[in-house]
Amino acid sequence: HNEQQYLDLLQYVLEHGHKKSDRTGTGTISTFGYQMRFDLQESFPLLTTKKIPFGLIKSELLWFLHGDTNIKYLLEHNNHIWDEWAFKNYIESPEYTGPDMADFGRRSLIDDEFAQAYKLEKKKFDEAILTDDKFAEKFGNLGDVYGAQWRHWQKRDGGVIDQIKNVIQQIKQTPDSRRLIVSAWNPEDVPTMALPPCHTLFQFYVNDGKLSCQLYQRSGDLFLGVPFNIASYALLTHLIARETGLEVGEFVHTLGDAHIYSNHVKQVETQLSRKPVAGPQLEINSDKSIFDIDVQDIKVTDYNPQPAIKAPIAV
Ligand code: DHF
Ligand code: TMP
Repeated sequence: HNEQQYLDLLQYVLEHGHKKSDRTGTGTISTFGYQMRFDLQESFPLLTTKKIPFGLIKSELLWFLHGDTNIKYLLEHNNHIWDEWAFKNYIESPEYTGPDMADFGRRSLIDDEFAQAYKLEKKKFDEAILTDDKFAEKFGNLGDVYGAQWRHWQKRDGGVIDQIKNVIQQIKQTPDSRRLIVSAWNPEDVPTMALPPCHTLFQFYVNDGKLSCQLYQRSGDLFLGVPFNIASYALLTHLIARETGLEVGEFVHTLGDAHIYSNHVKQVETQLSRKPVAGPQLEINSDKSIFDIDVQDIKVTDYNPQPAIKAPIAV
């Protein structure tokens, strides 16, 4: 059963994880090295023990596939999952002249008055990104994150490498290849990225007319990020399979530092008290290529989740 893999991981980390401090100052319980396998023929691995906003996963993945690294596209699709990291660059720049927003993630959790001020500044920031092209160009950009490395990895000789186009071509021409790899981890660019890539490297594998994908994720926020990552890579595998005339096989998810933030433990316990039901099915209704496909062309059917569970994100 697909979803049980994820629930088992939550349970495992609660039971066997060790306390570990982290960059954000939140604190986690963490384990190192864990693997899940999702059978994409069985169902689409979108969790049912809490509602996952699939629309956000679609627009984020298409944003990567377009080679885009500016949150403007996400905001136009009502997707705010990357706002905090762009906002952080803005408030740390000399151009920001508003009230002190240092450490806004943690402060807004403990100080209501500050939380209001933060909400207002963030709203102004989002509006400026949407309406002012110059501002968006400067502060909407997250650095050379996923989209840039996937579609236009910068070469020393000035050229670029389109890893997605290349891997699609390789899957078609040499499906037995053991080199079907896309890497988002570019050591030269890591220092200037808003967040160094969490989903670092992925590999494809073709067997019996089926395409499988394995992801190495160096760092996984098990409650918030990982459910998105599972669905996102499952969708990517479907899109690449469709592009290369293959059926889907498995999504293998390998994690490095797999952690539950200390302020997510209650939410995790709530989720573990729920029983999963059969996962949804994915429908892609379009002949467009992987690079032209639109959010409206992709949907899940028979998705019957339990209610969403809110949790604060560590910035
Ligand atoms: N930082 C941290 N600490 N954890 C992350 O998972 C994370 N993920 C990032 C960027 N930085 C991160 C990109 N992906 C949400 C989910 C994925 C994601 C960013 C944010 C999130 O907040 N999910 C909420 C719903 C959000 C909404 O509806 O707008 C959730 O409850 O799943
Ligand atoms: P780190 O760079 O210090 O590892 O912090 C990144 C945090 O974001 C960490 O909790 C993992 C989480 N994360 C995910 O789980 N999935 C994602 O896709 C992204 C971008 C981040």
